[in-house]
Amino acid sequence: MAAKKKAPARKRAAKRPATKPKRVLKATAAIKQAASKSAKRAAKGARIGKAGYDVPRKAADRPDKGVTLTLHGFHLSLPSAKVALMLTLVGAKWNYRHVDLRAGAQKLPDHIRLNRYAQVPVLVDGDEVIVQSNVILQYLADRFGAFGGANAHEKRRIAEWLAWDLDRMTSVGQTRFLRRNAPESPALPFLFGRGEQALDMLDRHLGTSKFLAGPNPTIADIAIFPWIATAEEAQYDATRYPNIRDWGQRMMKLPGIAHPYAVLPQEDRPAK
Ligand SMILES: N[C@@H](CCC(=O)N[C@@H](CS)C(=O)NCC(=O)O)C(=O)O
Repeated sequence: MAAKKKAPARKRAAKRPATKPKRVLKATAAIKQAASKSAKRAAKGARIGKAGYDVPRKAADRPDKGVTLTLHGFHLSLPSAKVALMLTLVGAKWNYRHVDLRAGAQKLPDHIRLNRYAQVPVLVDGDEVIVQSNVILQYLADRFGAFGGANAHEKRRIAEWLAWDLDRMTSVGQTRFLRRNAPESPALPFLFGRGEQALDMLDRHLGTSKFLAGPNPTIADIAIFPWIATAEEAQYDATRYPNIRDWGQRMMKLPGIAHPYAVLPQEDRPAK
């Protein structure tokens, strides 16, 4: 990895999952290193700095009146993590509102006014309210002029991958959800199989392309990264996906990248 000097600290801090799956995506081993101590600290409300390091809590408590971006999300929600990662990767300042899904906060009238689908994430940018994580990624790519593709061809490829992400890649996320919350669910084998097909295709593609839409990372990669980073919880076979593993290592070189569980706290947080 490019960030070699960070490796020892991450290595020391890397933790085993409570229940270790028999076989895991190897890509997640590298990705998990980024969770380290910052996952715990983020859970307590600490900010994740640009390079993935914690920054002092005091700084996080200082609200910036000029900040127009506010993300409404939940710390275990991978669609929320996509948006948080993008905001961090572009170096944006953003406020955070914790929507406690476990308490049903997504169904409260104030939230429904922002998101008719009663889901997270929601991004508020001044008077603009944007929902659906991949639409938010496209909005942010335009707003910050980053990760949006170098030309019309790449932009079309990005749109294609974002559509496929919601169509098939979410099966990996749904499998993870059921393994965590309903391991006896009769839907699990079906979703696991769909996830496997999706990963097979993704692995083939990444054998021919450095990133999803071309030679450079885009929002297509950012959209898919959280599913891959947590795929070990869904128990996919690591040995089948060497190209995904290599891509995961390339993603881990992006300044500011972090494990999806390390990017959101469990409480409101003002912009630094
Ligand atoms: N397609 C949506 C999916 C969002 C989604 O599924 N959000 C979940 C959390 S991961 C949620 O808000 N669930 C609350 C509920 O269903 O009540 C997106 O990408 O933003």
